[in-house]
Amino acid sequence: MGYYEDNQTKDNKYHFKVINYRKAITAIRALDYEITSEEMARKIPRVGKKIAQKIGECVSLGRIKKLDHLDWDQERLKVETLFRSVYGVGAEKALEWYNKGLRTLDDLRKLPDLTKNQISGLHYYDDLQKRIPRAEVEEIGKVVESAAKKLHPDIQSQVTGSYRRGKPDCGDIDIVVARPDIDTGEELFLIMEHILNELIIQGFLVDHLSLPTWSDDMANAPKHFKYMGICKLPGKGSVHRHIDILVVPWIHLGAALLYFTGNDICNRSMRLLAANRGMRLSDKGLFTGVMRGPKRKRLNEGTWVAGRTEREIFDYLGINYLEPFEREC
Ligand code: DCT
Ligand code: MG
Repeated sequence: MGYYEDNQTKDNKYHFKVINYRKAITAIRALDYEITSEEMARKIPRVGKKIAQKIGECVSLGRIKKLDHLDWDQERLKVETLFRSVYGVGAEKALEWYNKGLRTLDDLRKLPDLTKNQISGLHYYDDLQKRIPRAEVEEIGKVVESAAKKLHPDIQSQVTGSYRRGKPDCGDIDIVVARPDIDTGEELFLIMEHILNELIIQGFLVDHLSLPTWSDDMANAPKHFKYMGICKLPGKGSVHRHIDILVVPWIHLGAALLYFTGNDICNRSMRLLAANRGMRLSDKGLFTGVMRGPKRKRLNEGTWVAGRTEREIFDYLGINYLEPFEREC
């Protein structure tokens, strides 16, 4: 998959191959037995013929024959993957640095023109690489929830992302916050400001990667606010974690929960399904009457029809509700 992923950044032709590999990897990870032949691999749902063939080669030869003939620079891939694992570094930057002869994180640390986020990404690199156990995600979720509830006890704060899908550990913490019947930008920004001030005073938020911005035209419209930062639970040995906090309008809560629960492939499938039915799905809701031109380019916004709850969206799409733990596509 690495080869296709690597090349996908240059043009988009391997897009579906990457998705197929990811689906196969998820299916194989869920097995509780070892695959010892191509035949066995072919029986696994989501593992196609070609991937099964490559698994067969791995098992019998210890390598994949196709890779012998590909112009694939393993060293470059390794270095680019390392650079891209730093928060704030994308594929283009990683390639640019590789071409300049940089090879290690210490090489990057010496660069004079790093962005603020890249500096933070490098500073907290070791901590951010560590997976977060569920119990700690829960604890962090409670810290944010109690900060939010200090403003209004009816504010709801839910941990989404891989945690809500039931994963034993997570890469980061994704929290969605909303308050019953509160939809306007002005009120939602106040909630966000309150939560951030509270958490900064507590020393829980230690660095900011992206702060929500405000402009006056947001005051009366439903508006989503996103914060991204680094947090740390009290205590000496605690690890710095990446946290995203979203404050969303009550009418969009279902759509926001659906989007931020993921996983990303499941989101993509649902968006595609909506598009095939003349609709559009986003983190704000489901929209009907969407017109598309050549290459599926959207010509209008459409009309918002569902998004208060997740169920409402599944119902409107005409598909069975999936529990969060079933959204591992
Ligand atoms: N998401 C998406 N498309 C992306 C990235 C994210 O639809 N390209 C959605 C789905 C999951 C959610 O946002 C949160 O994203 P992550 O935190 O990156 O993913 P996760 O599933 O929570 O996994 P991790 O444990 O790595 O945080
Ligand atoms: Mg996450």
